[in-house]
Amino acid sequence: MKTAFVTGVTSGFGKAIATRLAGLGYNLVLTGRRKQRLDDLCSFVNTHFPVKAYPLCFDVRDNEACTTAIFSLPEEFKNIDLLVNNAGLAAGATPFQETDVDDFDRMIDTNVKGLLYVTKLLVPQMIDRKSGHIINISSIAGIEVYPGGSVYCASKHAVNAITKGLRLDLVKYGIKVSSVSPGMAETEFAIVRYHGDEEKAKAVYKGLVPLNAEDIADTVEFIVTRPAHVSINDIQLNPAQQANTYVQHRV
Ligand code: NDP
Ligand code: 8X3
Repeated sequence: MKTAFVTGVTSGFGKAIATRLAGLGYNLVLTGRRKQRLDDLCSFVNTHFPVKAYPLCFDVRDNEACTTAIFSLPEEFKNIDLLVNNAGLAAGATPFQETDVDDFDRMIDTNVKGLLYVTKLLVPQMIDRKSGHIINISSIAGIEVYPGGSVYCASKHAVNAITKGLRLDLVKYGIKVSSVSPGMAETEFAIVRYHGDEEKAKAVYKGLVPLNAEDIADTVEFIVTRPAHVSINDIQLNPAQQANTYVQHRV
């Protein structure tokens, strides 16, 4: 049985991806900071699927916490076949000059450094076993830049560079490296971006049907169910009413 390690499963894409992977027969290591939600999802998976889920509660921005958590894994969860680097956020959507440095830090520390810390800790056992798969949840923001998105977009451009670099460095060990680059999707993402302002968050999706977390789980399922000789580099998906980061057809 394979084991998947998914970051940021307490909401949105991560929760849907984790549940989908349970349905595909993966044992799971599930991570996030909100312990109650993490424990609830693990209980749900352990009750409804013939797989085992193990909770690891830590902040990906804290390398020491990542290290302690990953080293504490029970023997049966130590060999990770699939790492899904999903934890991430946008903080603010104001022009660069009006954005707090704290928001810059949250985005870079979570989306870039957190992904690096977790990956660095889990890659050695993949190299030893000469197999593994890493899927980084990137964004259309990793491809295009939009006003008010400079630092979030920079963080996802960095994720894409890391994805390509990992693919170059790990190909000789039989490790696949993929990314998923969604456009607008309704999760808690916009609520977090607007610092808890639910009205502003709702307005983001006004007049269009956004992607949802199951669409991203579908994409991850497609990537992990390809034959052994096929590696998907990236899948970019948008709502049908979104042409790019700043052109949407709202009705
Ligand atoms: P959500 O806000 O719904 O979920 C984000 C998840 O990330 C939560 O489980 C949260 O858990 C976790 N997380 C955030 N910060 C940390 C941290 N410091 N340490 C550990 N876990 C953390 O958003 P989405 O599901 O939409 O976002 C998932 C990913 O998809 C992100 O990388 C985002 O950038 C990307 N994305 C989102 C799109 C969208 O429009 N929604 C489109 C394209 C990409 P907790 O708070 O419990 O720690
Ligand atoms: C989230 C999608 O368009 O808000 O990554 O940047 S977008």
